[in-house]
Amino acid sequence: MTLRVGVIGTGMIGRDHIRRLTEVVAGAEVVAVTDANEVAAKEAADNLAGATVHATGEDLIADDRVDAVIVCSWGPTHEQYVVASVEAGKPVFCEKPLATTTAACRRIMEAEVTSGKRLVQVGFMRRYDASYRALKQAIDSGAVGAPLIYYSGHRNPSVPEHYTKDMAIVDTAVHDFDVTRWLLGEELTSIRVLAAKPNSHGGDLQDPLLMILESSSGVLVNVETSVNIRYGYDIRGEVVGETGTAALAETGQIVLRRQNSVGVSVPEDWRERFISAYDVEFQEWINEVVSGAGLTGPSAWDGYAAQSVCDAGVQSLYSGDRIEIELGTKPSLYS
Ligand code: NAD
Ligand code: ISE
Repeated sequence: MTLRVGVIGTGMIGRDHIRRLTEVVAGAEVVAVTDANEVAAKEAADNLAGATVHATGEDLIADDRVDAVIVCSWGPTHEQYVVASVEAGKPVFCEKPLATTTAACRRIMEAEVTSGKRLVQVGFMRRYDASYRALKQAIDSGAVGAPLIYYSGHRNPSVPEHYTKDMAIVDTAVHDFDVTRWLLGEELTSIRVLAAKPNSHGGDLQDPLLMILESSSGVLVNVETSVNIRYGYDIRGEVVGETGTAALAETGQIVLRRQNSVGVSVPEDWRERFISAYDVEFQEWINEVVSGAGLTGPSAWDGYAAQSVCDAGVQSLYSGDRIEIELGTKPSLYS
């Protein structure tokens, strides 16, 4: 069976996912699109034979030809589309963040729990990256002993003009929060955010930031965001265990020696760094939806937990305080 999907939001990542669904992964067809910017939606549909352009996300979700929904619009619009998809009984893949407030994430979980089955997956693609998977395997196998410290470096060469101070936490570090929870298999329980000496390329942004978090068993986590670092898109990760350390490998395909130097290339942006991860993420999602085996990817709970860390992080950024993170009881649907 071919999964017929509708895509809400045909901006940068929406178009990239449409390309992937159309040209790279197997088992899906994009049959409908919509965007608040009608021109963008029509342009995306131009390359898709027979795709319908809907006026609104709600119309797309109600379309009988759409079996499953992919949400790639701006964060504050995610809740309405995810809830509408769940209420229509349709699987929905939502780009990160699940929603921009913990209250909205809770409403999504309530809708999903009421539906009685998992329908929501969040676009935390790092869980599908080969090097992160190898790092998790090393941790889970006990190869470095029990984890004690985890370092997570998230470096962007630059960010768009609309990028605001809070976004280093809610838009960028949200990936580090999710992948740390997944790697350690534990929740994060507190956060303190410190602003370093500002990068002169960062305008009014407080950049870089250093965040110190604790996990439920006491692992110390250090997240660095540097979003104007110019040299490339560089994602670092290293666990320090009781008997060894394990780190993400360099991503370059070759080691180049020339002109008295040796090195590997650094990706330009997230599309290049995680290109295979996004492909695997969608292939696994399509396979799970089509087979009816049940979703195993990042859940609404994961989206909620990551957003809770973000909320606490923003509070810490403004107050300078260490903020405790309280998640409350996890619904059994997510156990
Ligand atoms: P973008 O601005 O390029 O595209 C967003 C699109 O959504 C725009 O075309 C906009 O017109 C449309 N839109 C806004 N409100 C809408 C609404 N109510 N209904 C329908 N369409 C609407 O942004 P982007 O970079 O593509 O980001 C989109 C989402 O993807 C964000 O949530 C972002 O955080 C996420 N994202 C994830 C990754 C990742 O690595 N997983 C990378 C980039 C972006
Ligand atoms: C962007 O929205 C992403 O999700 C990227 O993965 C991240 O690296 C970048 O900082 C965000 O702005």
